[in-house]
Parts: sequence; C-alpha cells; structure tokens
Amino acid sequence: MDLRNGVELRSLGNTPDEFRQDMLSNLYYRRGTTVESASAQDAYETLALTVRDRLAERRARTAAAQYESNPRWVYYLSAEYLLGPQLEQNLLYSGTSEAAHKALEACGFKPEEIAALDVEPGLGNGGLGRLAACLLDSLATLDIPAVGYGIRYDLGIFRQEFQDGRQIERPDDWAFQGDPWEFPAPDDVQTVGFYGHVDERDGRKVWQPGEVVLGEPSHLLVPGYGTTTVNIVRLWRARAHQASFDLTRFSAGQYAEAVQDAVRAENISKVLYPDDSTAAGRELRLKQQYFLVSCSLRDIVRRFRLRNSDWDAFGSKTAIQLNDTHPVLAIPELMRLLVDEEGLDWDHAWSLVRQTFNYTCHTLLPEALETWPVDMLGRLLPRHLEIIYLINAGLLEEVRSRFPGDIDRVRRMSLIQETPERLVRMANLAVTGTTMTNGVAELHTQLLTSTVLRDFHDLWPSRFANVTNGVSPRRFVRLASPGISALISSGLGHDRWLTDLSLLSGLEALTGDASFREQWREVKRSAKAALGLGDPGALMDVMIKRFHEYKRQQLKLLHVITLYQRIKAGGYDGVPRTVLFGGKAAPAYQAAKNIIHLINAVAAAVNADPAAAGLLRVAFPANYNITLAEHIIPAADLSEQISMAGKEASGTGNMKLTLNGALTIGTLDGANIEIRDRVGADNFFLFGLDAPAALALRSGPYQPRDHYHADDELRAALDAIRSGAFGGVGHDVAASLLDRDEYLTLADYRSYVDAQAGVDAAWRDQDHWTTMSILNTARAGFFSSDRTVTDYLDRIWHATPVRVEG
Ligand code: 26V
Repeated sequence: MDLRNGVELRSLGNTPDEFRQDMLSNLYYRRGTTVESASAQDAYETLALTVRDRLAERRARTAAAQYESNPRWVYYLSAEYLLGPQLEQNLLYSGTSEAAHKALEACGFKPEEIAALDVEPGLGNGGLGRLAACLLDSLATLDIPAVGYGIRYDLGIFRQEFQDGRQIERPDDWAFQGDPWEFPAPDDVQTVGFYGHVDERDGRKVWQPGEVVLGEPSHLLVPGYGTTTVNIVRLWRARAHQASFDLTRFSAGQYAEAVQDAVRAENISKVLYPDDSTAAGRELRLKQQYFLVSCSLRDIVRRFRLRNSDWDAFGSKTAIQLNDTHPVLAIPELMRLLVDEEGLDWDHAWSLVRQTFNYTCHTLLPEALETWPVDMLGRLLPRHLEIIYLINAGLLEEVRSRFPGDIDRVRRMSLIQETPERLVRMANLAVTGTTMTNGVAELHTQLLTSTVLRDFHDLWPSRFANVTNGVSPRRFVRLASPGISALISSGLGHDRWLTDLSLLSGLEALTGDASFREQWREVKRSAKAALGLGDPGALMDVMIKRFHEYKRQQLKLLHVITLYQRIKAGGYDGVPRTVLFGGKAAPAYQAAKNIIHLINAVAAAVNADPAAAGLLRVAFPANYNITLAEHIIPAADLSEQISMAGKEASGTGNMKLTLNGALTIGTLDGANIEIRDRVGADNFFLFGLDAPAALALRSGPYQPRDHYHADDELRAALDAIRSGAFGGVGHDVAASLLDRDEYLTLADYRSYVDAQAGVDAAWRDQDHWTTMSILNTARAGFFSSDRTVTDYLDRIWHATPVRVEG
C-alpha cells in the first residue's frame, strides 16, 4: 500500500492460514503469552487485535485519501454513542468471520464463548445515542469523510438489576478489562479551561481560566460496509494535570487531600448522566458538555489547519452537527476562538459559525429542553456568557425589527429566560447559531415548527428541515438476524440490499410463494427458540425502549392484566402470547420505576399461575442494551409503539422491528406514521387518539375516572392493582392513572385493547400473518440510516464522498 509519503505498507492476508499466523504473533508479542497458557480473555483480546489490524490498514488508506482530497468534513458532536458490541461487526465488515472461527477452533477455543467476552460500550441512554452510532455506520458506508466526537465515560449507562422486582442500578465499568478496540492518542491531548475571569488586553478579551483539565483522546474505528473507508469516532477522557497532584500533602500523609484536585478533574468523564425525570442543573454535567465541545473544536481546528490557511474557507470545509443541545456550547466557543484568539471581527466570525453548525432536535417534551442557570454558566464559563449575551442582542434586534412592538415574542425568543432564577435556553441558542435545524420525523418537524420552535420558524422558516431517522441494516438486520438475512438474500438472489435497502421491495413478489412464506415463518420461529423466553409457537409481543410515562408501558401492562383476567374468568379466546418488556428507567424517575416494579409483580403472578400456562407469559429480562436488543428484535412478531400521540419524536426501535418482520401496533406518533404510510394501513394495527385529538383532550378538563367508570374491563384491571392482587405492588401507578393520567392512558385503553383483538384475529391466519410480515420488511427500506445520511447530505451537510482505493 502506497501512503501519502510514498512509504509502502505490507497488506495483511485474510486466508485462514494468514489470519491464524497473525493471531499467534499477536498472542505472543502483544499479549505476551502462549497458546498453552492462553485464557479465554487472552484469546478474545488477541482476536480483537487481529481483526482491528485489518481495519487499521484500511484506516490508513482512508486517512491518506481524505487528506489528499481536502474535502468538506462532517463532524458529529454527540454526548452519547451506543455503538454496540464491536467484535461481530468488525469481523463482518473486515470479511474475516470465517477465518477467525477457524483460527479460534484451531487453538482450542469455542467462537461463541470468545464472542461472549465482547463488552458493549454503553456510552449512551437510548435512541439518541444509538442514532449517532447508526449515522456513523452509514457515513462510513457512503464514503463520507466524517469524525464522530464524544466522551469516553469510565462508567457507561448503569447496569440494571431487579431486586424483589424493583430496579437497582449498578455501575457499568465497561472497560475494566481494557478495551482492545481503542487507540489512545495521549500526544493529541487538549487543555480545557474552567472558571476564572475575563481580562481585556489591546482591545481584545482574554479569558483567564481558574482551572485547567486535560482532554486525552482515543479513537475507535468505524468501518463502512462493502467499501474500504474506515472513519473514526474520537472520545475524550478527562485527565488531571500533573501539577494537580499535591506531593507535599501526600508526603505528609494527607492522601485524600493530595489527590482531591486530580480526582475532581477526572470526574468530568467519570460517568454518563442518565436522562432524568427533571432537567437537572448539575454543574458537573455542564462541565462535561463544555469539555466535549472545547476538546473537539480544538481538534477540528487543528485538522482544518493541516490543509488550509484561510479562515474564510472554514465554513465551507467544515459541517458540524450538534446532536441535540448537549454540545451547543460549541457555538459561543467557536466565536471565542475566532474573535478572542484569532482576532476576526464579530460579524465575520458569526457568519463562519452559522455556516459551520447545524442542529438536530430530538424531543417535543418541554421539560426535556435544556436550560442552564445564568449564574452557574457565568461562573464556570464567564467569557461564554458574555458571548451569549452578545448573540442575544443581535437576535433580539432582529426580532424587534421584524415584529415591532411584539414584546411578548421578544420575551419568548430571548436566549435568557427571565424567571427568578435566570436561565440560558440552549435550544434557542442552537437555532440562532446554525444554518439548519432539523426534526427527526415528519410529524416531529411539523410539531416543532408549530409549537416549541414556532417563533423561530416565523422568523426564519428556511432554517427548518425534516430528516426522518433511520437504522443500520448491517447491525439490525444482518448481524442481529443472520437467519432472516440469509433468507432475504436467497429470495432476492443477491445481498446488495445491505447497502441499498430499497431493494427489499423485491420481497413483495415472494409473498405469493408458499415455500418462501414457510421459510420466513420458520426463521422467525427459530429466532424465538434461540431467545429462549417462552414458547416459540406463541405470538411474541415486544415492548423494548426506555421507560417513560409518555411511552406508556403502563398501557401495555393494563392490557396484560385484562388478558389475565379474561383467562381467570374462563373461556379465554385470545391466542397464546409471550409479552416481553425491556428497558431502563432513569434512577431518579420514580414514576417509571414504579411501573417496572408493577410489571415484575404482574409477571410473577401470571407466570406462576397454571391457569395462564400456555396462554400468557410475561418476560422482562433485565439490563436491556444493544446486545440484548440484537437477540430480541429478530424474535418479535408484534412491535409495541404506543406512545401518546405528539410525544415520541421519532422512535427507531419501531424501524428495527418492522425491518425484522414484526407488525406494529401503534399510535399516529413519530415515525410510526411514516411506517404505516409505507407498509400500508392493512398491515399495521392502528389505535388511539391522534396528536391533535390528544392535545385537545389534554387542554380541556380531562377526567380519567370517566373512563374507569365507563369500561368494565379497565375498571377490573385497575381495581385488581388497587386491591393488592399483585403482591400489593402498584398503588402509586393506579393512583397516578386515576388522578392525573398525564399521558391519556385511560382514554386510549379501549381502542388499544380492541386493536389487540384484531392482532389475535390476524395471528390465527398464520399464512396471512406471514404475508403481512414479509410486506412489512419489503416496504421498510426507507428506514435505512443510509437514506437518513443521504438526506442530511442533500439538505444540510452538502458534503461529497471520497472513494478510497481497495
Ligand atoms: C430527556 C429528558 C430530560 C428530562 C425530562 C425527561 C426526558 C425525556 C427524554 C429525554 C431525551 C430527549 C432526547 C432523546 O433521546 N430523544 C430521542 O431521540 C431519538 C433519536 O432521534 C428518537 O427516536 C426518540 O423518539 C427521542 O425520544
């Protein structure tokens, strides 16, 4: 391989023999052990290094080609990434699965046992973090020069355990054994300031930080599928300055005091914040956000300077995507770099900043829109607060001149919320400092521009676009469901669908083929058998997502209780079901934790009752994560997407399940609408209030008790909870539904239960169900993250591919 400086690099061979040889040398030279004394962990790490070497070689070619073409770079700034397990993905993408299996077996190891040692880096909460990972996968697959920036948390999303049915959180020390996929780059360390004050020197503002912390990067390889491109995701870890270790105190025996500054510094990347029930104003989280932003922007500027010398080119060479408001401090930070450090005038800097950044909003919940206390921000980042005030002055001047006399509008749009505790509104700053703001599904974008961000849409309508989310077909079909993937490829006669998911439409023609339908049914059945939760002949009814009241796991649970009560009453006429829940609740979100507790209590009652045997089973495997998702999704027959309409921005689990042939029961919310439009109303179980109806009901005097009194089955289900039928658990859940029912669970109950009867009826005609299942997959090609990235490229990033020679 001929790299940039003309130096040749030997290409690694991929025959089983060459692979085994390289594994052996890694075992000896990098692991420092021998085949005879190698542990399973040695074998795993050696395998990982051997696979990583293959990708590192492609990485070197990629870096050379990208450097050579000096392209417009896409930088994805995200506080969260849920990358999933790396081993199987990297084996697949490097084309070494078979060679690796053979090499392991030759050394006396069982491939499945070695694969089980691969720990997923859980550096995210849910959909937002997994979307970031899917977009990186697609960027690489589409040969777009891109870097993801994030934080290398020591502890990822907590490990969930159940104790007497209650959620307990345990720390997730994911890299305890070391992470073989990472390349640390301590030489690229950045210095980040906090606190201090602002001086003025020769007419220029100079921020004098009161504390500095080092940001040490490491990167993971992000290979594209079916291409040579290997991009990277660069993760920052906080390190204390040498000077923060107090040797004098240590020598005097004051051990805790000696390290306190160092500990404080390194705490910045210690733990991922779980999204919380209340927007928490914790200073450490604000520090994390600025830490990510400061390190990443310095790195982006360093990379820009490798090939460019003129700041004027910065905006055309750099597209930075802000994943929600978490990295929005990048806007004042880049202003500070350009104005204070580089000496550009304000207007010039502002036009470059706006050209560089774009913002994705991922929510509609007002309580999820981030704000930071002005006092806290001003103490931690005094110069940034000044810059935010200056940006605000420009914004408000524009608002006043467009809408003279509309003081209310000025107050609503201001970057500063004038409550007793004054707050900086991060979403307002994001829209103001970017070229484009996008929502993540059609309905979401519509609601954003008509409600939460309406004033901004009035002022700048052309700044808004929709980009509907998507998911990686490689991870969520090919890796998660090897069985269905093989069947799709044999049915279509190719595997090009993996990089052009619209080709799944070719499956439609196969719905008329009885033998194909039979194979499809068999593949779904064996995925259920492999999952091992319940009878593979039963309908697998799946609700997997974070726990939040707006997502309405409690509605699914009321349905389960109703089915159970029908069974107890005798003459149950429903089909056998396994109802599977998976998901975590934020540790401080008590209402969500109460729902988890109640689900486990109902599961215990149902699963222990012989009357329910063979008819109804409730499974709730703990610690739902990407690894578990990849086992559950292929086994699902029914996908529960039952949020209160107008609350779920998009959903992405809905797409993964549809692509795997699950039928959806859902409301007209988020991307469900687009799924239904594509798979067809006949192949989707719709129920419930739509967004306008839900909004109207919410804004009137809604009385949940009216539904309780009017519906016998609903009343029986709630009464059972209240009478202590499930071990006395769930009083709080029942009370909250009867007293407030913020998310209209009771209003949608009857419509939901009736739609579930429609599911039973459809399931009884297995052949027809299978046809609907195939049609769901065939018509869901739109939901590939490759399409999502293509939309971002056309509407927002305007970047072009750089092909890397293979
Ligand atoms: C944050 C908070 C903060 C406190 C109040 C409760 C709450 C609830 C949710 C969140 C997370 C908001 C950001 C987020 O994760 N959004 C998810 O993004 C996915 C990818 O676009 C999308 O599919 C999900 O619908 C959306 O919830």
